Formats: sequence, structure tokens, C-alpha cells
Amino acid sequence: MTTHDYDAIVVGAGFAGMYMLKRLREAGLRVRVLEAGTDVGGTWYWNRYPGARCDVPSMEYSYSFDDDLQQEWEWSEVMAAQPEILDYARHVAKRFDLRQDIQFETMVESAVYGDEGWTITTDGGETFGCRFCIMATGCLSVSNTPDLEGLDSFAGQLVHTGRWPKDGVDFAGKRVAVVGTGSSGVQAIPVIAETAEHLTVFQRTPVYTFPANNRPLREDVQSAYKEHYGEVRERQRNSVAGFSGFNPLRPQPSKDRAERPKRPPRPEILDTTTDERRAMWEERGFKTFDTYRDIYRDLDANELAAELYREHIAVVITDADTAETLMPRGYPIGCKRQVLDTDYYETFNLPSVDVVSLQDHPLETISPAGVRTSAGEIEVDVLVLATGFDAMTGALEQIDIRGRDGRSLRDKWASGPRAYLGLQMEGFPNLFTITGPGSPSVLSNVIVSIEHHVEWIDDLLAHMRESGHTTIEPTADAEAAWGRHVNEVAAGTMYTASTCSSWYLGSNIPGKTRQFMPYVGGVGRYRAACDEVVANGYEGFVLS
Ligand code: NA7
Repeated sequence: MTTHDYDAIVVGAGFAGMYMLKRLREAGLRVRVLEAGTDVGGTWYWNRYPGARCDVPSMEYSYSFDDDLQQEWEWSEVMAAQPEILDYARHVAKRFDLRQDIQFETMVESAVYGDEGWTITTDGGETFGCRFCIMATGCLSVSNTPDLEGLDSFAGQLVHTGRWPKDGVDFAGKRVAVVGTGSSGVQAIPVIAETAEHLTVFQRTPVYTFPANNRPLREDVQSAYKEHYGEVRERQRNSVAGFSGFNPLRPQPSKDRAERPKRPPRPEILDTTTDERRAMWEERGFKTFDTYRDIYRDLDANELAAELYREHIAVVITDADTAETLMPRGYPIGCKRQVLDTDYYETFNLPSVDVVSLQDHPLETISPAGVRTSAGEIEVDVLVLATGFDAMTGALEQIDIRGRDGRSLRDKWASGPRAYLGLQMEGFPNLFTITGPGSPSVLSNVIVSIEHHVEWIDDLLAHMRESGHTTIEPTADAEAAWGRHVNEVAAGTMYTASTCSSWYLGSNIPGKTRQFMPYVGGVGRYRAACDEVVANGYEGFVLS
């Protein structure tokens, strides 16, 4: 068997893998990217379902590393749809001549560490030797197909939003079922309903969804961004969630915090009467949730906000039973990843759209003809699973990763992922994860987090070359201390409320340990922590 030798292998050609390739190549390393798909784009390559769209404004959900690139690319909408983001990824690949170093249709099956470094084996039986292995495998890349009884027997077309067929799916004149009402389902449902003869939504947990307010991107807004990109990007990097807060249509606040006008403290919803809360909703709508400071800190306050939310559904949905079915209860707003929608509730007012609550009518089986719940069978031609992903750890655990002394990453993570800064794992020298568990990743505008990790890793490898080191690995103590910090900052948030289930906690996957995986302390604070580690001579890592 031929082994191809490289300095670094990068797994995945999404936004993380593409930028990592560019940086390492420029640093003079021999690098190869292995990618399962037939093209670049990662998430935006696989998630081609109707309505797929980014929920972060594109002027900020884009690479900052090259000023010419950010000046020349034109976005058409505030939040671009999947085809446009995939075009952008392709443009970047072409512009920086990345494809020559990417091997497509190549699935990595194992990564094994030995005296000579890492050996990567692919589904095609090829092996690659390398000193550094960088997992750019994405946080939401392994789709979750639930083990539904009878699923194999379904005679119609079965599709998953996270693995959408390249040729698309024709819904015209078809009876369609969608299972799942997370971001993917909520985006797909209104668009599928436009052409389907009939659509039935099978809902396990009603969603809290806020209006996306997407619209065409105004030319003057785009050029104002471009003019101020230096400052915008700097603000993004030091923000909480990777958003700059820049508003090109308003005068910019002074950079000096002391000079900014003092705002009065926000009120608490727990101090309000029902009438006051309703008046606030009348005036501010969904902005009400940002108006009160206790909603995301206190479960009772959150429940008052949830009541306003349910009252809103009762107004928007014309049929009272349908409204009742769609009302979320029993878990707080802000526990799951916030969903943004376009015309989600309005869709349920169409005569061709129904919702079935799987809480009231549990799913019994998928039959050849359709979906059977305790309320009876609904026959469909197309069954869409919008059932999410094995988030954050799925793609890494799918690969048989063996570190020092044959230790398996799956075993190490059996009771929840452990990683130092979400970048490296003790026992797995020279293996890096971009936006791994324990980093802000999915709680941020992920491109900001990707660029941070890529640059941090590139700088580290440069440091190693200069200092004559060939391996790096975190200590068990540093890894454990970071894990405790990740838990501490998440405690008391809605994300970790006892009534919360979410993919952040792994609780969407049967048998997965409940552990809050991302770092909620903020992008800026996280960056400062990483900088401090470097300033202290890569504190917590062992270089040899
Ligand atoms: P999500 O947010 O995990 O949503 C998956 C949906 O599928 C959610 O409504 C689940 O209900 C539902 N689900 C999952 N398993 C089942 C089974 N077995 N039966 C019925 N319903 C089920 O995934 P998305 O793809 O929508 O979004 C993922 C992220 O991608 C999103 O947050 C953005 O960051 C982009 P549940 O709530 O678990 O009861």
C-alpha cells in the first residue's frame, strides 16, 4: 500500500479546511485536504434543502483574512441563502487555487498516532502519513437519522435535510411529511408548502422561532460595511458572539466606552404586571425579549416571556387547535439554538398544511405508505427528516482516532468530550480540532471562530519550527481545568436548565452523555484566554 507523506493532513474542505490549507501552504508546509464531498463548502455543500439560509448576516459571515476578497464579493441579501454561500466558497477555492491540494470523494476512516506521526486511512484504502493532523470536520456535519421503526420499509422518497440530493426534490403535486422543527425544518416547511399538494409536519417539540427579517442587501449598506471593514472585523473578534454590532446607517458610537452615553439599566420582567408586559409586546414585539434583563437568567422570568410568545402564536394562527399544538411549553426560550424563520407560523394557516404533535400522538411506525402515529396513518410520497445532527463530537467519533499507546478518542470521550481550549486533547499529540468542543464554535458566528483557530494553529506550528519542537499535547490538568471553566460559565444559563434538551447538550442523540459542549464565555474572552496561553509560553501544553 502506498503511503503519501505530508507535513499536515486537513480533514474537511468547508470554511475551516479551506482557510487552514491556505495558511499552511503559505507557510511552506506540504499539506493535503481530504474531503468526503465532491466540492468545497462543508455545511453549505450538504445542506441544500429548500429554504436553507444562514442566520448570520453575510457581511459578517464571511472571511476577513483577505481585504481584496471582502471588497470584491457582493452579497445579494442580508442573510444569504445556501446557493449563494456555496458560490462564495467555490469562489474562494478558485481565487486562492485551493482545489489542487484537495482530494474529494475521500472519507477518512481512521487516524492512528505512532512514532512517525499520524497515519490517516481513507475509505479508498489509501494511507497518508503526516506530522500534524487537523480535523476541520465541522460541528454539524454528521446527520442524525433517528432509529424509527419501519423506516427502511418506506416506499416513497426519503430525504434528510443535512444530506439533500444534489438534483433537488420535486414536491409539486406530492404529499409530503416533515419530521423535525429545528432550524432546518422551520426553514424548509414554508418553502416546501409552496409547491406540495399537502404537507404534514410531525412535531416532537414546538419551537420558539423569531422572525429572520431577511431582505435584499442595500447597496449603501454593503458599501458602508466595506468602507469600515477593518473596524467591523476587529469588533467581531472581540465581541461576545462574533457580531460587530456595527450599524452603517447610524453614527458610530465612540470607541472610548467612557465617552458613550450611559444607558439606564434594563428593567426586569418579573417586576411587571401582565398589562405592562402586553403593552411592551405591542410596542416592541420580539424586541421585548431583549428589553428585560432577567429573561435569560431566571426561569420564572423566562416563563413570563414564553407566555407572551404563546399569546403571539394564538394571534397569528387562525385555528385554535393548531395554535395550541404549536405553542412551546415546559422549556425556556434560549435553551436551544435560537431559530430564525420566514413565514413559519403563517404557513400553518394554509389549508394544505397540518401539524401532528408527536407528544400527543406518539410515532408508532413508518409504513411503506407513510407515517403512523397513535392518531392514525398519514400517507405520503416524500418523507423529509429534518432531525438534526450528532453535533460537535459526531464527525470526530465517526473516525477511528487512536492517540498515544493506541488510546481511542471514542473511549476518552465516552462520558462526554474533553479538550483543552477546544483545540487539542491530552493523549493525542499533534492532532487539532478547529472549533472543537470547549470553544465558542456553535455559539458564535462560526467563521470568526474558524479564523481564530486556523490562525492560532498556524502561529503555533511556526513557533514549533522556530523553537525546534516537533510535538505538542496538552496536559491532563490543563484539559480538566478548562473543562471545569467551560462548565462554570454555562451554569445558570438557559442552555443548561434542567428542563432543557438540545444538541448543545447532546441530548438529541440517544445514549449520548448530557454535557454542555460549547464555550459560552464569549468569543472575545475566549480569544484573550488563548492569547494568554501563548504569552505564557503555551501554558498547559507540553512541547517536545
Ligand atoms: P435540530 O435543531 O437538532 O432539530 C431537529 C428537530 O428534529 C427537532 O425538532 C427535534 O425534536 C426533531 N427530532 C429529532 N429526532 C426526532 C425523532 N426521533 N422523532 C421526532 N422528531 C425528532 O436540527 P436542525 O437541523 O434543525 O438544526 C441544527 C442546526 O443547524 C441549527 O441549530 C443551526 O445551527 C444550523 P426535539 O426538539 O429534539 O424534540
